[in-house]
Amino acid sequence: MRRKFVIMLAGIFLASLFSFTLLPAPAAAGPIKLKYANFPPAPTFPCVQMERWKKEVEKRTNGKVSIDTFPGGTLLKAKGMMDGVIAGTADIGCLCMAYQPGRFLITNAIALPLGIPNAKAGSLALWDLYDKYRPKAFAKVKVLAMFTTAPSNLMMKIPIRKLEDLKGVPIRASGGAAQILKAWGANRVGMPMPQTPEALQKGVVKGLFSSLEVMKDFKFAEMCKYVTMTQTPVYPFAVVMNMDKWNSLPKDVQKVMDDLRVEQSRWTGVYMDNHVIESIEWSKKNQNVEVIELSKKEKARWDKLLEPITAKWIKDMKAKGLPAEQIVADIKAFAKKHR
Ligand code: DTR
Repeated sequence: MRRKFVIMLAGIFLASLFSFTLLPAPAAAGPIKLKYANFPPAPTFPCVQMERWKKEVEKRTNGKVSIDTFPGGTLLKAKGMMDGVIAGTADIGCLCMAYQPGRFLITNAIALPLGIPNAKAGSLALWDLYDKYRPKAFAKVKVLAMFTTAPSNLMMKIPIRKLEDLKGVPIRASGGAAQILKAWGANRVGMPMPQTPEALQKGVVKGLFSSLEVMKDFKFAEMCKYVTMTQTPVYPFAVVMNMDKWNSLPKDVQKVMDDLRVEQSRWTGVYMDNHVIESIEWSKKNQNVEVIELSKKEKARWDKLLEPITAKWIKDMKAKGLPAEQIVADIKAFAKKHR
């Protein structure tokens, strides 16, 4: 009796083993899910481009990929974006390189005062720069897009009509823009964009130095009633993916994302340029903001103070072994090409 029972059990065991190995593997459950982190609030341009990329990837992969987006620093914050993606906290992340100036030496060179005219030219020039040098800073991730902001201007609670008005005034800026504010004699205060509304409200700073779409998107026009046009510099951004996650994706999905890289970079630049125009119109009309244009003579004084910045960058980067002169020449040529 007992023997029979043991034989029966062994039979069941063998049969189940057999059927398990013969049956096809269960079909993968649903689409490939990816988590995409972003640091500023949803209405701002880094998140608008994120939603556009999500929509395009989901459409072009016929639903094979589904992307969950996390705006507003809910998954990763501004300064932790790159390391968070490398660690796999998010699969994809959007980062502003200016918040870690020492980390992205080559790509941050686009924030030198080189006269980049708009975000479209800046974004495509940044992509070309990345593509030519393939900087080590990005070796651990897959780069999905690169873009820049439109050129920066001063958004202020007080009017700035000449250089002397800036002396010692606390103004928020990051990365390459910091050098520029220092050269003009302002008191530069560093922090990522999401902390800026509070700093303005508390009076820690009297204004900020950035692209003008934030007048509308962050409602800075409610506090900053004066804009002084300086039109330099742009800030560089990157969208990166965790390398293991990238390597795990099917080839056809990789192709969709590869094909989108330059297209997405251009789309974001064009969106930004148009949105800056809308934002200025809205600020003037709805918020009574005064836009101050410097006279030619006054602007020449401001520009003169910026001349040593690129020369110093070249000297410092050469000391680090980078082909600094070539990098600057390349940025100028790429920007001209995409003008
Ligand atoms: N100019 C940079 C980057 C920047 C410009 N617009 C936005 C909007 C949301 C986040 C960052 C940015 C800066 O001032 O931080």
